[in-house]
Amino acid sequence: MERTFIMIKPDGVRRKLVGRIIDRIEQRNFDIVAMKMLTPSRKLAEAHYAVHKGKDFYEPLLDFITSGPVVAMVVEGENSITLMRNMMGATKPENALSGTIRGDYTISTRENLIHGSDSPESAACEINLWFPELS
Ligand code: IDP
Ligand code: MG
Repeated sequence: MERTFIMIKPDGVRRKLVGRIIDRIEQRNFDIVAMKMLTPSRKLAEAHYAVHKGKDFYEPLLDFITSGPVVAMVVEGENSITLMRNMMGATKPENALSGTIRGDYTISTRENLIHGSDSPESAACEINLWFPELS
């Protein structure tokens, strides 16, 4: 069984979309094996988005992701990394199809509701970073 790291970003909490997003994950029959709500520290956000360091959107992204509580989850199921990425929808709003979380609920590139690991390597790294108690 594959595990992926999923985070409902601060806009999702502020807009009260947590229930609807979790509902989609459960409807797909994934298992949520760990979950917590927290406001990420700058240090945690920097570590999480280290691959984007130096890009023009990096600093505003850190400001956004540390702006309030997020819901962090470990989601488990066959092919969960790819399937969750498909359910999330594309990063660019113009490519996020209707029926996806981003395509249905946001028109913003930055405030796009949800993060999901993009590879087995990033999933392992992110689960370890956000849920050290699991390892
Ligand atoms: P992903 O979340 O779809 O994997 P990434 O390219 O890894 O997208 O970017 C990480 C996050 O940074 C995005 O989810 C979004 O919140 C933000 N972001 C990415 N590109 C831009 C941009 O061009 N402008 C503003 N924010 C961006
Ligand atoms: Mg990414």
